[in-house]
Amino acid sequence: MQNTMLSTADRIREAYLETFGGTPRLFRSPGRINLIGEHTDYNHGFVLPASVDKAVYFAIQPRTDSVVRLLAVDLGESYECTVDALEKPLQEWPQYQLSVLDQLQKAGYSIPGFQAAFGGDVPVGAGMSSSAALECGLLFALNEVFGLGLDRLAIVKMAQRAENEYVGVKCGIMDQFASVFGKAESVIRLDCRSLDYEYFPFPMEEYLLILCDTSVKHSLADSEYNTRRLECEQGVQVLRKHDATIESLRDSTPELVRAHQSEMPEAVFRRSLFITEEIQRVQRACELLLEGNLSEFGQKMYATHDGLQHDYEVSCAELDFLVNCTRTNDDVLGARMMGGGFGGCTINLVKRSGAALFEERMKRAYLEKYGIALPCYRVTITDGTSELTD
Ligand code: GAF
Repeated sequence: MQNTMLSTADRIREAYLETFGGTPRLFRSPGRINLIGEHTDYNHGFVLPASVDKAVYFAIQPRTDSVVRLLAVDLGESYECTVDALEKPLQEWPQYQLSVLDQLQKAGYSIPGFQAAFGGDVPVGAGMSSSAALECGLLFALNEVFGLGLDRLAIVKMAQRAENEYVGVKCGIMDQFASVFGKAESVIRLDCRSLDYEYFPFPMEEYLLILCDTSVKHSLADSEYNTRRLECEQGVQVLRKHDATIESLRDSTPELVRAHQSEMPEAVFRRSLFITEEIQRVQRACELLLEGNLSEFGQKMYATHDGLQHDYEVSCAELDFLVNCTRTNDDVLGARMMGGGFGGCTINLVKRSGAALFEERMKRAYLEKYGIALPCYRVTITDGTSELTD
């Protein structure tokens, strides 16, 4: 176990002991990166995420009554309710925890109260899925503490439904899957239709994955996400008129989308084109990984960014600026915006030998342009959600 994991976990355990005392169990649920395959999950396509060394930690113990006491260590805030009174709270963070309890209730699981302290180092709003880490971490912990008998896939699906139904964000399944099924030093190729998955070793001896955090989140993010989903569905409607077997953009190709361009509004055409191209790109990227051809893999990352910027239109000026800054740097193999878009991080595949200079240049350029100190995170790929035992 790495020292940073230990120290963050210890911090959460200490905070728990100060507030509640006793002997809590400890759980870790990581944030995720995504190498390639953006916005493809809700189109039943492929994604290539991994869980990383930034995580949410839970210290938790059951209670004998029905009271739920939650302590958000990093915010210095607490929340209390009972397991059967799950009205949506005004504060944002307890919504993620209550969403999980709501799902358990809907699925017919009856649990007593519990008390938990949580916190960690997944940057919030950076597109690293701190919310999925929260939901999956709590559900995983409750499953262990109360012996509910859920397997990992059931946890993933319930956590996604929790976010869809209670929090109200119509996300796909990538984030929850990556958090729970992550494997050290590997990326996961997930088929978001069948949920079949395969691990591909990701070579980190010579390269680093560095996230550059724009530190912005434009307010469009949630509404545009839902609009993109609708536009993709509109594309499917058009294609289905010609082939009734098409259920999602996963079942189409860029050629087919082009053939029916004149029947679609311009935006719907470009969204559908991007998704069908991106699904193919993930498959090719996996072949490139197996061939050890990281430089072409990096070119695919750039192609993804260009599609997200011009066709899917979910990027923003800050993300484009950061990606453009890398285009003339020989130490960078690939760069692109990551996650839903409209802010958050870029993901950069950088030669280890050039990493320090890369970060220095990026920070200087971003400060000059936007007056913002650019956080850069060197991430390593770690295992998914688990219990921490000494
Ligand atoms: C967000 C969503 F939560 C994911 O499901 C996925 O759609 C992603 O945006 C875009 O690839 O993280």
